[in-house]
Amino acid sequence: MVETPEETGYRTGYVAIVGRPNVGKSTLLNRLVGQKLSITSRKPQTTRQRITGIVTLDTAQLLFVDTPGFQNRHESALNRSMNRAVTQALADVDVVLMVVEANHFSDADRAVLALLPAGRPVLLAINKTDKLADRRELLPFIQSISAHRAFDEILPVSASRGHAVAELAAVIAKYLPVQAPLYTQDEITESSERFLAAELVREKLFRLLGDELPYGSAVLIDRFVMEGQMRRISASIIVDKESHKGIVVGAKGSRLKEIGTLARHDMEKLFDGKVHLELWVRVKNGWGDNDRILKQLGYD
Ligand SMILES: Nc1nc2c(ncn2[C@@H]2O[C@H](COP(=O)(O)OP(=O)(O)OP(=O)(O)O)[C@@H](O)[C@H]2O)c(=O)[nH]1
Ligand SMILES: [Mg+2]
Repeated sequence: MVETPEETGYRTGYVAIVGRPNVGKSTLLNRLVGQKLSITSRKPQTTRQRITGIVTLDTAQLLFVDTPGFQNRHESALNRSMNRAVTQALADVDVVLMVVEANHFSDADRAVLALLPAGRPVLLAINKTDKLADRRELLPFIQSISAHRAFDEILPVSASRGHAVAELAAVIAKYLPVQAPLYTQDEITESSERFLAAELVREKLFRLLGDELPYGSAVLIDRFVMEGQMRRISASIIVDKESHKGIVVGAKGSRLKEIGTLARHDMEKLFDGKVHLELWVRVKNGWGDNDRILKQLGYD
């Protein structure tokens, strides 16, 4: 006879990963899942929409929701949509995991604290502990943060090194409701391949292009078809200004080629199959404030 979750104590639930921009939320999600699902970069506001990552343990299934870094600057329709992704994730989940950076606590972190729901477990991950010269610095930092809120758990981790990340998952699991798993062992995300493909192209824009351009760009998948085992993908990089087009394309198309090669390699790894990727650059002035284009790009 098959045992019910009540008998086995199996736990399943959604966990929102929230925090100010750049604290390492997406790096943490990727480390938890063991796959590069969510794009990361040194620049703040890399993530723009929710991305799920599924972690299946022997005793629990954790459905992580990576969210954009919550921010108060740049009042564009896109920025509002990004913040909405955070508040909606917070409304929907069983557990909240707030991420801060070790020894950095600012007004931007305080703004996130103000969003945290009452009546639900809220755990704190202190990330980037690898950057600390001395781990003893953690104690006063933990004490000062605890004064702001009584977190259910506080765990220092290093997402990029993987320190204490498995332990973090085990601790979070204790706070999830008793419930059967929603996904099979081999499923790692609820996000579509189409969305993930667009994100991987966008990551290269964040990593390869200057300070301004990534924020004025987006990626639209025009075509995504399977041809046997191969994925044939055609995508447009949307830029805000005519002058940006040439920068993305580069001398004799060299930059665009590099973006395409790097994104294709990441896609082949993630989808575990061959990818044919074709990239175009299109100018759409003011797309970040154009509701119709934002909708087309998948922003709610
Ligand atoms: N030293 C160190 N760097 C880290 C760690 N985790 C993340 N980073 C770096 O911090 C930067 C931001 O990481 P992301 O994962 O993109 O941060 P995020 O919180 O998702 O950022 P947004 O999506 O912009 O809100 C990247 O350069 C990461 O490599 C860590 O544990 N240690
Ligand atoms: Mg992110």
